[in-house]
Amino acid sequence: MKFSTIAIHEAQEPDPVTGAVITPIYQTTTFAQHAPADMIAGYDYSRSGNPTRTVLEKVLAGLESGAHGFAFASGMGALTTLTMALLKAGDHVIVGDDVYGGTFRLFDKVLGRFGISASYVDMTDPANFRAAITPQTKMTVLETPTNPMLKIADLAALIKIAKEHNIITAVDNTFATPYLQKPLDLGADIALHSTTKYINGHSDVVGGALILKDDTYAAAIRFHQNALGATPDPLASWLTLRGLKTLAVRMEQHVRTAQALAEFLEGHEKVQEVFYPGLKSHPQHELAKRQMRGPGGMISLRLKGDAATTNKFLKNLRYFTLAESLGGIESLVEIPAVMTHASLTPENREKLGITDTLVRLSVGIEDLEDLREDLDGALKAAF
Ligand code: P1T
Repeated sequence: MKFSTIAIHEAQEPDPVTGAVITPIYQTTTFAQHAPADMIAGYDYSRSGNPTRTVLEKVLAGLESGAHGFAFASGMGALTTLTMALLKAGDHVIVGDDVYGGTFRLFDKVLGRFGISASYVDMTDPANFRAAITPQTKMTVLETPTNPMLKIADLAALIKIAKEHNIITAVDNTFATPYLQKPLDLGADIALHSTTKYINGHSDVVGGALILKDDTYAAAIRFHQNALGATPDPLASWLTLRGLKTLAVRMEQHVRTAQALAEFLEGHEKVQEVFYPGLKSHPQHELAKRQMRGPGGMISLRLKGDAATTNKFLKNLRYFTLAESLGGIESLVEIPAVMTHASLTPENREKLGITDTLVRLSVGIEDLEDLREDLDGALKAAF
């Protein structure tokens, strides 16, 4: 099966008892057993496993070309479980320097207390990654495109170096989605997702996923998924399963609209800088073309003017809602410096270019003309 067929048909045969075409929401916490520890269909308790979640996990595995999929209650739940499952005190992790603020916070404020250290590295140059490796380095966690600067890392090059040093590579594929980029096919060990974003796609479920090929890592993750308990409930699993059926068509539209808006913004007199991998001006444009099927639906831009101008711009937008998160059918706008990346140190933000005038857009699938007029009108009103 190819991508869209997997999304719609993987593990989704009509129900043999009722003929129901769509997977039911198995809204139950527990399952009757024939005899103690003799289960009817392999399920005993919904934290450990639930039939709706099983279908979601199989589809996620299929879409990322993995052998094992694991669903979680959030992207952070997925990342926490990954680190708890495969790391121990004394291990060192190389983390991308430009990652979601919550990812940085987990390594900086939580895992350090358990003896897991982290270095933060600009992954756009594989030499930086190589230089950060120590004998204790066990894993790397990176995003490409990154949040929010949309930097691109050369996955094949990084994975090659990681393999030479027995380092586990975990690629946060949230921004790209498996439709646009396949880390496991490039040799990564783990694809990580906040399914809250494009995979569910409708801004109504918080969720996460880990997908991988390796059976030994999968066994450790399965054990910790249950032991730590950051699992999604049946309704969340079902909504995500429903949302992801349209992932391919949504991504096509997100990319088309984002490309047009990025080009429009780049030529706008009130915009200082636009960060979008689909623009020729993007420093890793050629790499993005090689590595991805399309540059995605996220755009960051730096406005001319100051924080006050930026606030005026935000107030004058009509269809771009000021809100955290991304990847839904509706367009969102946010200021990473004070919202999604507030947990970074001011020095880190400055180094990365996350200033008060940096604006991040999640381009939805509304009409292109309406979105373009909305941005243009708000830019004009701001100045
Ligand atoms: O929010 P949650 O489902 O727990 O996922 C965390 C996460 C992980 N990885 C990436 C790349 C992310 O962007 C996120 C969450 N990000 C936002 C909420 C945001 O607005 O950037």
